[in-house]
Amino acid sequence: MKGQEWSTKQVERLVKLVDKGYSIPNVAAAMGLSYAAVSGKMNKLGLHIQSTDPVSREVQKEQDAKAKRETKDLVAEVRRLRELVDVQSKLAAVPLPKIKRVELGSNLREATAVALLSDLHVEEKVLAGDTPIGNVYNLDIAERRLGRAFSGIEWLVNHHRAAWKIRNLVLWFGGDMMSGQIHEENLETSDGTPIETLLWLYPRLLSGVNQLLTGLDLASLHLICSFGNHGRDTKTCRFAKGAGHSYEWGMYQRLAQDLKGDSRVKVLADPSEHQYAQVYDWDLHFHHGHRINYGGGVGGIMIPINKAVAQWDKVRHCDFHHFGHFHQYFDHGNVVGNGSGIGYNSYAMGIKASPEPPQQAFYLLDSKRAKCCSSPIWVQE
Ligand SMILES: [Mn+2]
Repeated sequence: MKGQEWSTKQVERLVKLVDKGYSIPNVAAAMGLSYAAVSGKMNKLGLHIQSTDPVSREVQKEQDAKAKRETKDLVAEVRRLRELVDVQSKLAAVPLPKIKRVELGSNLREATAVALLSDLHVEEKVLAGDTPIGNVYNLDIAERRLGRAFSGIEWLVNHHRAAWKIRNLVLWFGGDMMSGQIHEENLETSDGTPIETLLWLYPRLLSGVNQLLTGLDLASLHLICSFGNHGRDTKTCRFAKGAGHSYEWGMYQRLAQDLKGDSRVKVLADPSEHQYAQVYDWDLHFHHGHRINYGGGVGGIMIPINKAVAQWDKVRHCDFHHFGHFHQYFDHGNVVGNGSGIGYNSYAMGIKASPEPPQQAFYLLDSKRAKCCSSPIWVQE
């Protein structure tokens, strides 16, 4: 039969014989064909010999029923989990309440502190010889720098409290807290798998937030979470479904769960790549920064950043924009760029970033005069 087509009649006969419970050798003999030709065709058509043995039939029936029950149970379980994910992610998708002026009649100066934390890349190792700067990074150093970032926020808020009444803190978790394994190179420079990294990172971020809550006696802490481009499980960055593929976003959902008992804390970690907040009369925009197209042009990053901001302002006009991603700290009035935790490495050198110490960004929003007291938080010892 090899090389020969089956006629419709032959196929019909085959189906009939199989239906009757003929074994393959019997079908082959009845049709004058080889065993291989018959079994090959049956495979192609998805035909199976029905056992005529009543015991085997009962066993088969039972197995089918069991498989059906299991499928039903699994579908129900998936539905339940989906609902749970929906509920949990909705918790962090509620727009943040506006931070309002409280000192209306008094002469007290009032401000909200804004602190940016991003591009920690905690599990990515940097060796002394990687750049001429000699920056070194590993999990131990990452832990100390993270601690200094939270303590730095605490220090700066307390420092400015000499002149301002500061009740509210806007804290941004801006993404790329981890490096993940998106490039082959990450496998060689990584100190752990994505899940191991999350297990390391999560309790430290949570305790940092709690440190600020207890240390600063705040009326409110708005925790705004944007996921970065690094903590994903897909080859390329997805536009619409990026959150669902981001380990970081998953971690943010859990943060929202664990912090929901504290009425001072509001977590915003919706699945968008862009988050928004309102403080006094101003609108704030947060985005990790990976959608800004910068190819290392001589004009520096401000040209592509300004272009991106002009477009995003058409969608929703904001007074202050916050980005990370470029590992460069700057304050250009309406745009604040965050530095990094990892510090100067071969990536920074590759995009021709100017060398700078590992640092994060901080500023105050004065309730009447807007942004002031902008400063880096030095996280290196
Ligand atoms: Mn990035």
